Amino acid sequence: DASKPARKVKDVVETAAETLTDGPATELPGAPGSAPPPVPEPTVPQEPLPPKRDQGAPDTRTPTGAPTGAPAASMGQQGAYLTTSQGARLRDTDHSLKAGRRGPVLLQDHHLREKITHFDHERIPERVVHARGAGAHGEFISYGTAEAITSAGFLKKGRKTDVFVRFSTVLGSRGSADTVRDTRGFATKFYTDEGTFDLVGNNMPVFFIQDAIKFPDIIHAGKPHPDREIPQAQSAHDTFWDFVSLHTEAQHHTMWNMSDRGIPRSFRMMEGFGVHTFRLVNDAGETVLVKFHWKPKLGVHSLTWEEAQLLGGMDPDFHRRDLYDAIEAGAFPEWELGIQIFPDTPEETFAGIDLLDPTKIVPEELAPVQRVGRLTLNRTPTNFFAETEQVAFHVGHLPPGIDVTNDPLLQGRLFSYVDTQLTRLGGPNFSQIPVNRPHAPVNDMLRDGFHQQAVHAGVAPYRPNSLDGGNPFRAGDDENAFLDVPVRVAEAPKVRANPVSFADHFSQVRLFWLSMSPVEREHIIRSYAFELGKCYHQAIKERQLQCLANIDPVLCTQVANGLGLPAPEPTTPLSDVTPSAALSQLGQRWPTDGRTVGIVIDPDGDLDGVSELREAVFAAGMVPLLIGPHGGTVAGMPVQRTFATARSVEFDAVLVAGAPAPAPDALPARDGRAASADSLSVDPRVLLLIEECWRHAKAIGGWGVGGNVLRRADVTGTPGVVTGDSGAEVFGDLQQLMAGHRSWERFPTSRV
Ligand code: HDD
Repeated sequence: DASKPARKVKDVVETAAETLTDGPATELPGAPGSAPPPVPEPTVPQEPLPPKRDQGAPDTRTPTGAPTGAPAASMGQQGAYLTTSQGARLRDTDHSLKAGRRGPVLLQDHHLREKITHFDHERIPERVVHARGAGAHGEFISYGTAEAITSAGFLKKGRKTDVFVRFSTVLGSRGSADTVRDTRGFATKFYTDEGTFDLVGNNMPVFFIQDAIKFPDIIHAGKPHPDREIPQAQSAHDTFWDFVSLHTEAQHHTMWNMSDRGIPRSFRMMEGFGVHTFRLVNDAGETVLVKFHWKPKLGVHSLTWEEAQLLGGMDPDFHRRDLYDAIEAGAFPEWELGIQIFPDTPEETFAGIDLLDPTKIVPEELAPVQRVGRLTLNRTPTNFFAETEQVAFHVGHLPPGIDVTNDPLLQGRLFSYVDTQLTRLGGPNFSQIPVNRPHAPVNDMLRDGFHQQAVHAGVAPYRPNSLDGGNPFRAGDDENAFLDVPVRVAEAPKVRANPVSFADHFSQVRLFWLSMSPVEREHIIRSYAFELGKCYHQAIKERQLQCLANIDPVLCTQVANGLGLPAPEPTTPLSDVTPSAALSQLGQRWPTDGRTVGIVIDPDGDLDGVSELREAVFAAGMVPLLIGPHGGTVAGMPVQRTFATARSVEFDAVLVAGAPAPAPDALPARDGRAASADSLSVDPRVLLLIEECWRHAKAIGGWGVGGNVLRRADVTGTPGVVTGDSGAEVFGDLQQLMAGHRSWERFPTSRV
């Protein structure tokens, strides 16, 4: 009975206190030894929400298949009252047990020691790469279009599978900013009922190196310098460029990083790639080779470099916030899973491209991406540490129907991902952590070890046995067991060497470069010039320019101009390649669900128009955020941002209904501005907002007084800026602009 007072505790405390004689006469409050005053609870104790399914106990089984372990609810927080870790209720967690009010703390205070000891060990090592990440739960529904080529049950038509996805940056530590220029991890755990499948991919289809043995080297080069531990989460430094200019196989991935793909607008707007070629096998034992792709419903979009940099300071959690906000607003992020399919020939090539080389793509024009199912992220984690931090992916988590190839990068990964969890998650039982538990029944013969959660019954965790009724049994040929495809391994000498085709390091980089639109090329040039401009060593810049010369002379010359260095001549003939339109992010129109529209308002202006506009933005599946001179509400509408807290970088478009003149104590209006033609005085922070949105090629609109504000900002009449009579009318035009993502026509490019 929770309401029953503890037995005579008050008397016990008072009696004990009376015997104390060492309290100084001046002690406050109350006399020495008086009973502690009861601490009122600020809220009435009540039962917490029931734990979610994945907070339950491990779904381990006895060798005979019977469930074991603690009751399902035992892993979550239960009951209204604070307890020790052993479940004893506590009266006080704010005062140590002391010898007198002013006395030393007693070693016997087991609650103090338990609390501090646990806290001392709260942190675990961050991931050695991909330390910064954000995760979400969701579901995958299969179209059934891959049924003929794989026996994997989760790819059968209509099959629904729970998933957990973690997005990440690669180089930064756990607390680094989201919007840095880097590759993004895109790791998906499919909890299939035939065993977990982890698709541990990136937002770029190629990798820096061809052999896993070089992974420590590229990561040592990309991480901060070992002496000063700077720069954080950056590739713009000498060791990175030293490595990639010396390992020319890294040039392809490096160009993807220097392109807009290195600074995604949102996790929701990234493609994902399994990178390696995998082998699918069907019920008849027939095989094909495939590459996995994730295609985002919202299209592939990026930030501008200036936005990315501003966000690093304004909102370092931008991508994480964007993901959670979208899910909580019901704008569930979606991707289609696609596969490129290749015949499984002994050469393991397609159209002359070596399918075992992870620095190569197969252009979509040569092998179309065939859609096989849809992923929807619809639930944010309940607890970041328990789920996002402890989730453990492994490229070797494969269900029947999916197998690996001999890609030497993939082969090394097959070792690395289990190994790293032993240190990171503290032992071999990490698959029993709730987020890692398979949703298929588990009946392994793995026993004991640190942090064992299961209470395994039976006496014979070995095979064959006669003591546990012979359990566990091997699955027969027709019982859906994992099949190691009996691929023929060539009789060959042991060597430390690559296939000859791996020596081509430039042709596909050129293909990527030539596939870009002029705007995208411009961005690539600027990124190379920025990043190399941050290097101190001249020799490194020159060596990288030599690589660029072997990719494309225009690119090389433009970057060299930026660095103030001569452009070298190519040392290898330029490859004759066919561009792939599918590599460009531009030139298409995309859904705008979940996009943010900032609406600048004057509390004394056209609020009916604002209200109407706000409803129209909601109806379009976007998020309207009102920006006013002060917070609170106007005409019943929440003002979520003020001129002081709003910054252009958090909006995809901005609409100006009006902007009050700056208050006398606000920032002064800019010189010259106040004397402009229409002499409208506008708060300079609103002008900055509009100017930045303009510079970042975002859609801008205004009506009524708002149109005058745009004139004051000198942006009217330029591409992507619309004015009209009402908010709703202007929003219609704005939506069209937003579907094309950015108004790059503002900045005609001529250089490339
Ligand atoms: Fe890796 C994490 C993706 C090559 C070794 N990797 C990690 C994550 C992603 C990738 C998305 C984060 C998973 C998460 O969110 O927990 N890695 C890739 C891709 C690669 C790749 C797409 C190339 C195609 N990785 C790679 C190699 C090695 C590793 C060659 C080692 C030989 N990767 C690891 C790791 C990590 C990891 C050290 C760190 C934390 C973890 O695994 O669980 O084992």
